[in-house]
Amino acid sequence: ERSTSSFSYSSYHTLEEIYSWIDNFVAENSNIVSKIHIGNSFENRSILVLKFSTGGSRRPAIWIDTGIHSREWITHATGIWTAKKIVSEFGKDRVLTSILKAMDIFIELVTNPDGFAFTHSMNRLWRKNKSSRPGIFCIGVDLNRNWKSGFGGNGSNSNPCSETYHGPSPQSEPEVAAIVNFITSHGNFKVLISIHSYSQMLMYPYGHSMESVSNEKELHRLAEDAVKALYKVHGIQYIFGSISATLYVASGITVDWAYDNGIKYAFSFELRDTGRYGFLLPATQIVPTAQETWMAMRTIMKHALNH
Ligand code: ING
Ligand code: ZN
Repeated sequence: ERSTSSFSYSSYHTLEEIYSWIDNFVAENSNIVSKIHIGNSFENRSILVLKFSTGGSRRPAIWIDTGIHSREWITHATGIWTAKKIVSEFGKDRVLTSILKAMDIFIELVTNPDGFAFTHSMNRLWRKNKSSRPGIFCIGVDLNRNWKSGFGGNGSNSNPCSETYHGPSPQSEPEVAAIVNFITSHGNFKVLISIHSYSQMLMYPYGHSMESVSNEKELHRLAEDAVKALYKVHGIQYIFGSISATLYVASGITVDWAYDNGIKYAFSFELRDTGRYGFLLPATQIVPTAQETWMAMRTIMKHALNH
């Protein structure tokens, strides 16, 4: 690809296509977008983050990650569409413009690059990363069980062959450690949105237990508003609530870590659908999914800006 104008936002893409799209996108929008290399994966692929900023230094920041589970292809596609939306709506959408005048947005499009490459080459339904360790026969750690908050607790598995294997220790995986180091050293993140599929849910901490967070009421109302904004776009219904109450108990997850590290607006989406196609969501649903998800994310960002 030589420019983003020939890129199809309504198709699924390989890692190479996405990384080349990133380079074109940054070159074409260098006034507000830059690319940050935050680390390397187990198989030594680059871990990249897009930064959207209108200036300042260490402004209050918003984090969005997609594709931490490699088979959830609708999430990477939604992230790419969202990145394009941000540059094309800046200066037009008053809410987004005011957000970007006060805050920076960071998007990690391919949070699990090794797993993602593997879903294209060998196994479309691969979820974990691709790490291996001497004496351990099975491959991969569940990157959404490898975070420090509640590490090793209920809803995670110590068997390396499990799909929810938490890994040998918190942040043992380079893909998780890169984010922890980046967010911690930045020190001014206010919002974290971690995007999964599928089930049509918007959830907040905790996942590791039924304990409720201190701003639960605020997060609950905000989730309700976000889900209403999402519904208005194409009439798709999302359920919302804490992770442990809405889905199941899950320990060592991204949003629990974010919350426990001071990011009080921490949300996780489960995008379309509810199981008809599941992880194999037809590409015709990429743009509608991204459009409705954008309105929910915009609701969350606007609230964070005003609080
Ligand atoms: N499901 C998530 C999983 O990791 C989830 C559910 C999402 C748990 C967010 C905790 C936080 O099990 C999928 N589809 O990955
Ligand atoms: Zn997932």
